[in-house]
Amino acid sequence: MAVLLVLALKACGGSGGSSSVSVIPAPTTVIPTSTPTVVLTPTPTVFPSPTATSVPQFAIDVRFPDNSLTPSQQAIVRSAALRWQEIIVGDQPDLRPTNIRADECAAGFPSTSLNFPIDDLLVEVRARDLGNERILGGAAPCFVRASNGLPFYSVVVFNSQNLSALEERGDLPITALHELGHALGFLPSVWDPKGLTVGLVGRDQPTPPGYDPHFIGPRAVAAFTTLGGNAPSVPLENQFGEGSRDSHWRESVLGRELMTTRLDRGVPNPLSILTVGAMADIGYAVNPAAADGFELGRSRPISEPLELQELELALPLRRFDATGRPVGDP
Ligand SMILES: [Ca+2]
Ligand SMILES: [Ca+2]
Ligand SMILES: [Zn+2]
Repeated sequence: MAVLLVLALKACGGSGGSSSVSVIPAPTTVIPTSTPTVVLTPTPTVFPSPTATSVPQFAIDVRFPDNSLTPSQQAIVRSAALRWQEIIVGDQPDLRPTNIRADECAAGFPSTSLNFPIDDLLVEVRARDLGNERILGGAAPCFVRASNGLPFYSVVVFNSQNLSALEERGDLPITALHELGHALGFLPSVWDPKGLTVGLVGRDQPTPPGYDPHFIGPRAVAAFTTLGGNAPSVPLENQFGEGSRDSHWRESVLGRELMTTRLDRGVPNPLSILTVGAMADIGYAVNPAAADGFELGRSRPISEPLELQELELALPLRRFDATGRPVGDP
């Protein structure tokens, strides 16, 4: 498909990535300097140590290596990442890659050598002229942990041709949430090595007649059943071509769910227990209680469909061991 790796064709202005800085107060050691002769016992004030009491959590480090997103657009993407951190709650092993250079995933990705520890997931976000106003963007993992196939480096690309309009219409928050879902691993490139799909014909194959791909992860299937679905597996998108097919819930069945391929304007597009279940199936610790309420089917006709035409980012997944070294090709 022509849009394949448009990403790679654009030169990057790779300025250094912004870094997120955590300020951790230094521990205070109180050394008594004298023995008090008057016994006044003040109630000791106990300052809990943040490192001792904090629960390890999943952290998405979103970076914008150039100025292609405005501050308000960046804030929207960061908010979407925080929403996902309510859903995905379990820490992943920190990882310090040893030899990932700039551009090793695609032109401009990563923006610099990844020679620093990554706690959970680093996502780099850029906007580029994708050459087709109907395409809103795309996202995909690039580098994954060999131990569990979960990404530690992913990319998100928005289309500079329509990003401002997307923001002005109020459609950017839901689009960013959707794209980060792909960045977290909601894609066949992560599902298939884990045996979570059946019936997919493969990326470059034409859509056969009666095409019927399904997701078979048990947590997603259980959620689907809870929602009233009556199949032993969850239907994946079987039409609309590359960028939509296979990598989303089936629009005709799941309607307004966030990870369908078309979003509805003016109404909620819930991040439901179905998608939360899929994230559990690929290996994340999740909090289903944080899911949005959702009902199967559509009681009313689609209001204003936002066709989320996406780039099919044909990024090769590369796997890295716990010491940060690449472990062959998947
Ligand atoms: Ca970690
Ligand atoms: Ca939809
Ligand atoms: Zn999508």
